[in-house]
Amino acid sequence: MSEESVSNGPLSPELLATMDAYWRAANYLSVGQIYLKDNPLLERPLTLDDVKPRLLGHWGTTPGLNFLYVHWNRLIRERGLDMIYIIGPGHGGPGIVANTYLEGSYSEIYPHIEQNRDGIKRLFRQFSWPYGIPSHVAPETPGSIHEGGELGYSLVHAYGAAFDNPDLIVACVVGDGEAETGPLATSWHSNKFLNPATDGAVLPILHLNGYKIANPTILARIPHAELEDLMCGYGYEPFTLEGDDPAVMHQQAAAVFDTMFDRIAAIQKAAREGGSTTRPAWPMLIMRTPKGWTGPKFVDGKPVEGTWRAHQVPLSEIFEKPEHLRQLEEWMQSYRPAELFDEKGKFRAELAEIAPKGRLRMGMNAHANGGLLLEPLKMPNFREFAVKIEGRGHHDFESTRILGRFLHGVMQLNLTQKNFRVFGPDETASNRLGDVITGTGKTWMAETLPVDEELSQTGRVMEVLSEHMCQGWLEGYLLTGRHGFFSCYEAFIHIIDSMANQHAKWLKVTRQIPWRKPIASLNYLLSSLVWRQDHNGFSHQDPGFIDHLMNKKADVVRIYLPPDANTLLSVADHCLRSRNYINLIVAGKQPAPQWLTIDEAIAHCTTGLGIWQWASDNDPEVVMACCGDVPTLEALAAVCLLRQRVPDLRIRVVNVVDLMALQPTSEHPHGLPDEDFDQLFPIGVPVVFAFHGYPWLIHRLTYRRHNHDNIHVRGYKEEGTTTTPFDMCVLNNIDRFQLALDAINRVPRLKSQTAAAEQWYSEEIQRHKLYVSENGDDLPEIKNWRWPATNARTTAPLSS
Ligand SMILES: Cc1ncc(C[n+]2csc(CCOP(=O)(O)OP(=O)(O)O)c2C)c(N)n1
Ligand SMILES: [Mg+2]
Repeated sequence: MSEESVSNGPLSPELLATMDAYWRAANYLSVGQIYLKDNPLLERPLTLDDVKPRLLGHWGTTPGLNFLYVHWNRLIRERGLDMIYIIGPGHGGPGIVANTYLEGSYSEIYPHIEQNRDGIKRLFRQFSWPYGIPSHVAPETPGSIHEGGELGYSLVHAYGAAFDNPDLIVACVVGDGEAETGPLATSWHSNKFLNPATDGAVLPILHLNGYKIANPTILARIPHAELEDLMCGYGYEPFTLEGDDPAVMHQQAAAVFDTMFDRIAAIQKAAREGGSTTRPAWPMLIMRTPKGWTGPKFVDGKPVEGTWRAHQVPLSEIFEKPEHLRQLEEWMQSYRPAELFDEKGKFRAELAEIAPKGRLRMGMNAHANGGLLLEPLKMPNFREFAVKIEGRGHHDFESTRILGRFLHGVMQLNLTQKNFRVFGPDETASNRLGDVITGTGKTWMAETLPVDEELSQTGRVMEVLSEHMCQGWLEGYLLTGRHGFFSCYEAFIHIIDSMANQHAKWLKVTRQIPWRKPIASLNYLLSSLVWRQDHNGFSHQDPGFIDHLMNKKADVVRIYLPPDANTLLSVADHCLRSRNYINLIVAGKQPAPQWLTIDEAIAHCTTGLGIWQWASDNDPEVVMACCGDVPTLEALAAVCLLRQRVPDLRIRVVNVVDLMALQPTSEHPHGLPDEDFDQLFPIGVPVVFAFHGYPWLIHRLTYRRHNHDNIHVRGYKEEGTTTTPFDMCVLNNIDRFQLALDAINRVPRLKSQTAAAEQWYSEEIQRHKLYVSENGDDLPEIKNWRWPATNARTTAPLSS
């Protein structure tokens, strides 16, 4: 370190030396995790016996992360900041593990990883070791809410964490490769939704180490001015930190961070005390440092530091090439471990001293263990929003509009505690949830025009045309201990399939980590469903997200298809109170018949599926099962047709709300016991099952059931276009005529009637086709069909 660089900046020479030593310690521990299983302090010459048999992990990004961590520590201490980290290149896991170890959080959470030689040895050994810890900034890592395994979501998570957390700073490292992903590229725009008066701050750091796994990054190979322009264009004030001389870099980093934090403080002060309502240009940092900084410069004659070759394990042939072992030892010794750890292997007190203390340590920040801070939502009584049923199916309501009123009630009750937000990709109103916006507005920090409606800097409904952002914000919000609701068009929720995967994985793992407290569930409402796409057609028809989620762990996923508004209310209330799940609710927004009173709805949702006695005969010869609002309508209409054609046929109607109840108890906690399933679907009795989604899913769920051979499913089979609602059903053979015909064909005693029934079916479908072609609408008797009171099988009065 040159004299000049040491004294040229805000750090005293002593502090600079200590911070540099701290950084060296973090780098040392990072390399140790990747390579060593013994000899943790290099107290004797390194031998092959000390080296792990499988060298796994990522070095390249790690020294940069370690550098940032030590600087953030200084800022936290000097300014008393409440700060969490989010690491986009989460493959730099060893660095964050090392830092949480050095600050003491790691040993407090995992006492066997002691602050001594044995502890370091265990720390090294467990990394990427079978049944040890993962290589990424995983749920196991103290202070993490973001694993960074699948790249692209760091910045959006950071913003989600910052909303409604006015005192929180979220330091977010974005990999320059990660920045090439679609979700990350759009996430910069989150600054148009962050209110400096009521939200916290996000500090984005673009980690411009120049490379990905095997290629340069785009942002590193455009002129610096163009990169700055890009960041300005996104609405940030970019700062740059560039170099590779540690001493110079420490001083410059300290100076630039001081300026940036002053900026953040000034922005917040202007908004909070000065009443400023202009959208600020928040600071962001472009950090241009070598990939694999401080690591081997050349390996086998090829440059490594500052290239993509540093991405994973720079010296990978330790067992084949003796010079690699020597180089590894030199590399590790270059950090001077004897200066960093005392004779017992404890991190030296004078170095440990500069870390923040207690809850201010990033590994111990409660925001990153959101369940610790979780306040239950104050819930209105959902019965008060119920639809009055005056006759089965006699009145049409838009079920999601009823839900919107309920969500408005939830929003209003939680305005003071500010822990509930609703997210949607420009579809909240379209999905008929508009009432939730009333009184609170939609978050918007960008320009407004007189024509705008309900945009507000303090809005609590968040709309942006990016499913990635909605999902990412919500995840960040939930992971820091709040609640939320995401509504989306059914077909386009697939855009975030992969993010849902990652969240499900996170939830699965956290269930096994005792110190991670349960967080609120991630609630989806899918509306604008496959069966009712009047405006849009085939591109908007895809119910496959259900199948996608079905693959996840049973203890994480719940899927509900409420057939009407009251069941939707009951399901939504349940989901908003639940913890640690992904809840998927599929419910239509179009006017549709309402079947169950609120008391019946609650009872029905509690069991998850059941016989609709009012439509059913005793001792059934056929079960008409249905799941989803349109299939329920068609199944009931089919029952009426059957009662006209075969008046003595004994029919049972079973409706399924909770899809998981179809599985055996061994597969899912909601699974119905076999005895109960056999009661509903008696062995030997044919079942005609009308399902909202792809039909094969029902087979998958029920294939172990005794009566599986008799279950015949109709569902969406990828036929669609812009056509009438009923024609959509006809195209996919889930229409009432088809279901009725299926029943006749499946009941053995009706064998003699099947030919006539086939004939009847083709005539009806013919008539339908001709009518829709000519009139552009469904036949009046189809469109205006109502469940006839004369069809009721029970005369008991409606319960409420
Ligand atoms: C969405 C996604 N695509 C691909 C990968 C595989 N992958 C892991 S690391 C990496 C390169 C990351 O580069 P960068 O973001 O620049 O990180 P750093 O240079 O800091 O390691 C890639 C492509 C991934 N993890 N996630
Ligand atoms: Mg990179």
